[in-house]
Amino acid sequence: MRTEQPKMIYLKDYQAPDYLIDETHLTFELFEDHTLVHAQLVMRRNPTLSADLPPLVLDGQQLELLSVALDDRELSAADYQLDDSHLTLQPTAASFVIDSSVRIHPESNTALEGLYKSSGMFCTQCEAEGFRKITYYLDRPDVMSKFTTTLSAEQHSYPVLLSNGNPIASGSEEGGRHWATWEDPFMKPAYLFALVAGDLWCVEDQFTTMSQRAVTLRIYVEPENIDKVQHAMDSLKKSMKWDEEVYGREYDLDIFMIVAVNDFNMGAMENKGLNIFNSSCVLAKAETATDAAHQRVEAVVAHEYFHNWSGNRVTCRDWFQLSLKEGFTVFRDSEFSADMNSRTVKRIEDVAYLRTHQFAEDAGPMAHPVRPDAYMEISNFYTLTIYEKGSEVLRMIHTLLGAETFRKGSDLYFARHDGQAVTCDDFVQAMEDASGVDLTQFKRWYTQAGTPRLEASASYDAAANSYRLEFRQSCPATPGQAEKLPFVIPVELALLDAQGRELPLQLVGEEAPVGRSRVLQVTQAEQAFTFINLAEKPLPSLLRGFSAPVKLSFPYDRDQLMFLMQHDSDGFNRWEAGQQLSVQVLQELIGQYQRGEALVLDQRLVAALRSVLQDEQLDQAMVAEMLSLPGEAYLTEISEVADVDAIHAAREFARGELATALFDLLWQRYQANRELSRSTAYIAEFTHFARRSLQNIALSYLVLSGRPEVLAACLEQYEACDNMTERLTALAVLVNSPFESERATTLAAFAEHFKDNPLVMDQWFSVQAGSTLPGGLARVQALMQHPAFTLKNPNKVRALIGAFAGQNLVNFHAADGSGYRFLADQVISLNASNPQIASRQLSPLTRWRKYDDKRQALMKGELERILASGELSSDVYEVVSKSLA
Ligand code: B3K
Ligand code: ZN
Repeated sequence: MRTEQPKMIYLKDYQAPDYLIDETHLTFELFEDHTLVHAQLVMRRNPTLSADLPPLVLDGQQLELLSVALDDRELSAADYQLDDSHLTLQPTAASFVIDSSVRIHPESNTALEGLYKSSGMFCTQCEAEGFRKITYYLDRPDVMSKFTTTLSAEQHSYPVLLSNGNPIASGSEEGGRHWATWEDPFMKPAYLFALVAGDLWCVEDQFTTMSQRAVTLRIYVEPENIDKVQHAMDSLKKSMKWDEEVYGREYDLDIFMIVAVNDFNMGAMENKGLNIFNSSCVLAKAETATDAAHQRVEAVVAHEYFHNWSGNRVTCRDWFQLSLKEGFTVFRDSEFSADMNSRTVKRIEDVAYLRTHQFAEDAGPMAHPVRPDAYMEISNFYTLTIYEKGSEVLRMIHTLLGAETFRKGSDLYFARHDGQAVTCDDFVQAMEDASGVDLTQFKRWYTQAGTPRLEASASYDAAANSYRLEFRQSCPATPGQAEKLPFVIPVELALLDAQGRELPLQLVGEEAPVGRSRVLQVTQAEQAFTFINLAEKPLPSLLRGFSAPVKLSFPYDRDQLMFLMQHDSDGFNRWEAGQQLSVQVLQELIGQYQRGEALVLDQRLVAALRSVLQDEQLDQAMVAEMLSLPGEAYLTEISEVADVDAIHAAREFARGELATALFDLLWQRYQANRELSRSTAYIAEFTHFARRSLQNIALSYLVLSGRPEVLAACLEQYEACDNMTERLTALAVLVNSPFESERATTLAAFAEHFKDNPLVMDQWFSVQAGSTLPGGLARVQALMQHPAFTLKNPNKVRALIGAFAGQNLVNFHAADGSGYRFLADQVISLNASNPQIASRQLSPLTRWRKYDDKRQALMKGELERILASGELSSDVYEVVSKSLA
């Protein structure tokens, strides 16, 4: 909790550390009502700085200092200064040793940062600045040290004692306690430190690296979850292999461990050799985890594993460089997932997510560049911009350089900076050095916030057989950045003839065509490209694969979009054409609703989706993606002023009309796939995911018909399936359906069956929180009283409160402001127990500028109430104050 207004921290103020810590020797004595931490730090003056000896300022928060010694000399209170967040003392020589002992209270740590307890086990989360809640230290990523850790605990309750690196010694003590010592041979910053003590079981496996070293792999979970680990283990081995093949990166320690914990603020953490995971990102088996959960486990396991190089071996100099490791690692994990599953479908999912959520962030009060230049609370900067937009920036470099040169650049980066803490500039420099390409202008993607707009238009000159494409780019102002300079925007494109074939692409001045799909670089505010030798007017397929994170507009008419949906050879753009068509049709319906007119659906959308459903050649996952209308949150994002009720009504109307018009085809596809699900056992593999995704979206349309045979099918699927994907879909469909009594019975049966599985109960909460039927808030409030709910567990908060505010837009934005008041109440209460979670839950309120005047006033009123509610954490204070600025 802050005692004074938190200060802004600026990148321009960065200074190298005055002192370095060569060795860190930690001892933890873990008890039920406190923990003692002894730290011995072998330190020296930073040799790159002058020879004087400035005061040593160690970070430390919520620590009870028991003793501190400098080179074996016990210091008295007169020898040091102590405040809320620092211990300051005066070294007397260039090399010295600090010994400190502190008492901390993991048993009452509800913020889940530093050392804390989750379901009876001890665990840690140190990134970004949690280590300072464990001991006095230079808690910054550019101070790297060799760690040795000894932990002791009561043996019966904590049989497993883990830390980073390799186990080197262990033994028992009197009084039923035992201890273990771990040594990590790699220098690392404190944010990668980890410790675990608990009653855990593990699944063990082995991986042989490319240089034939055997690595032991262990995944630790609570005993009752030991049957849900295999998928994560398979994912880990695939990740290790993929990183060797695609990036040439080999694992470095002899052991790699993952531990699953129930209470975790994020998805997982890449601590060296000892990854700690939210159990939701480890545990997966058919009966209890959906296909989406299986894919998330695979992606997160890969992400954390990939950090071993992009993050740990080469780390960040300071937290402004966070995207150096996060953007790069997200790019790596998304390519991995694309290789393991379907590349096009993965791209569609990522782009839909980016455009709905990151674009909204980029247009709101928290907008910041991929490399921010100021922050108050670094925990607030683990954002969609740092992660997802950061990944898009890397993807653009990959597109501009080509895969082979990109690989040369990454090899150079890893070789040049192994063991160092570096900046985004260092990364780009390695890419430039390996490629000879000047990326100076490209680097504006790191420094300018906001989503660029790219307007394209075209004209065909029949006499000259030439086709001129004109681009105009601009970027809206964001907080602190009124004016933007032009970006480098890679636009991958093709020109299609009347049969949908790609035409040869020859620009004016070129001797011969250069391929049929190519990347243009738009680098100026206005820029034109003229293609020649085109005997007919082509239709452009622009920004293929979403080659840049921009808002592209081109004046396609609906017939042209239908044509692209059927003929574009770029799978992503086929989907994109369908989305653009749907957006046009839905916006028309929104207008009709707002004018009080009868809603009339453009039949071209029906025709387009009919041909998608009839296309037996098309990957079923693609069919499912193309049947999914743009979400309400995306329609909100692209509205000038979002009319929540009109958006909901228009979208539901369109779904209803489609369900009626396409009933037979949907029913056929549903039954064929359900039959396959009935006759084959569950496999967590892409063709099965694809089949079930089509089956499930078909069911969600079919139920809108209200027909009894659909209800029967839904109940059959619920009862007879062998996996959570089908069961949860059937439940979700019932929950949003008019079949009231079946809904109640099924919800009750589900809860009874799965009451002991917290992750499944999270799904049960989410499904209900997302129900857009009237009375949403009352249902959520009632669910908060359910015995399985607790505000202490971040997954529960996300499942119920997060899903309500983020996905149930009509209920959350109820005109009387009740949804806003509810969310503000939860934020105020979470602010005291878990500031990071409180601050994240706030984000729907920060978007107040998107809504009508009445809602704006209500939302602002709640933000003001939070601000006035008492002592705010720096996390919540930063978001609220910036939102109101
Ligand atoms: N690096 C962690 C983030 C932890 C942040 C906590 N405030 C997870 C990840 O991106 O892999
Ligand atoms: Zn990460």
